[in-house]
Amino acid sequence: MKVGIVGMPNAGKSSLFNALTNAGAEAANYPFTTIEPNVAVVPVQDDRLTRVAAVIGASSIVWDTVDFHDIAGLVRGAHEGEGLGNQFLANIRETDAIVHVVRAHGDDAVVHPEGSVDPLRDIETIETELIFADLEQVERRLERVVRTARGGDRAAVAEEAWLRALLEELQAGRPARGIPVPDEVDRGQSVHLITAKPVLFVANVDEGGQEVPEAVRRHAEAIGAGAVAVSSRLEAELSELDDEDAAAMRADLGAGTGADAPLELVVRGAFELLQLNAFFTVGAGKPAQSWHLRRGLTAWHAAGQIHSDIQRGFVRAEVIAWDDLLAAGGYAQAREQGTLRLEGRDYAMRDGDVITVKFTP
Ligand SMILES: Nc1nc2c(ncn2[C@@H]2O[C@H](COP(=O)(O)OP(=O)(O)OP(=O)(O)O)[C@@H](O)[C@H]2O)c(=O)[nH]1
Ligand SMILES: [Mg+2]
Repeated sequence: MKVGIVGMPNAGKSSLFNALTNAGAEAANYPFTTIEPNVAVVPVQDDRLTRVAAVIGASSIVWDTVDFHDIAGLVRGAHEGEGLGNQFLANIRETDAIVHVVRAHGDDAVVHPEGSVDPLRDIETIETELIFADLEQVERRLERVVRTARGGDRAAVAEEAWLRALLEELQAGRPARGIPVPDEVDRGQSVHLITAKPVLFVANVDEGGQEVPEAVRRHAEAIGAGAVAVSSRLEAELSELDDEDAAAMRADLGAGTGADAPLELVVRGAFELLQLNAFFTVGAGKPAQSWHLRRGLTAWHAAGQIHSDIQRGFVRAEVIAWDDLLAAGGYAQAREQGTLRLEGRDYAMRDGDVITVKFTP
């Protein structure tokens, strides 16, 4: 899964990125610090798998990961070439979701490109720039598709109609997500629209703050987005400490811990956006692994995540809920107790399932 981080210059994107990854992307009190795209791979740890892996005697744990893409800030007028323009948006066109960082802290020492702190104004500025960027993509694509559609190609005719609807929506200042992609259009081949992606707002709040500003919360609600509060700089600093020191500082500052730790909220929020279920593969003496699958997908899709050969040769799956496996203490006991079930390819996977796919090579 890939996530793109957007926001104004100095909003705190790279600080968040550093906190998420501790990868050391440069963060400095200077707008446009990030001029090369940075990609960081963040493991999504899950306590459920840790516990199951211990009981089964797995050799190690391999976590599923999220890629975060940090790009340069966008300013008002970016689509007309202001600031660094929107040249970096290409780097996040193919992500699955957007994290939109908005400044909500009041530290006067940090320059704001608009001269004052106003999260809702900033959000609207960025959304407008993203809409313009998508508009440009749609216009360009439309020019080509019109030609193919003239020949009567069915897919091209459907795509043209879709692009025209998009054009109207974007020109009216509305995001692309309101216009669904018709079945005839090959998503991979057509435009990748940023404003069609789900959004998680990260309000970059003062240290110790845990509240999303009311205006941001209401805006997020109105567009079906998520919203969490993080103090990016504090989290970046804490991520450099060892766990004990970080926990002590968190307690001092009244910052969230465990499942409520801000970075957990960001990663989990991103997963919520994409409506993903976790599932696990665990065997004695082998690496245990976590995976993610869109809600509603089946054992057959799960097999495909693990390996295309396993999907191709799918015979059946042994499935058990992670806590049932934990309670049983092992596969053999679970089989006796009847909690380990045989399922066919159409079984709808549930969050926290442990699966073993039987396949013919
Ligand atoms: N007080 C305070 N300062 C912050 C916070 N988050 C970021 N900063 C500071 O704001 C400045 C800019 O932060 P960055 O994370 O580099 O911002 P950015 O959004 O990546 O900026 P560009 O890459 O220029 O677009 C740095 O000096 C940070 O230390 C915060 O939560 N509180
Ligand atoms: Mg940056």
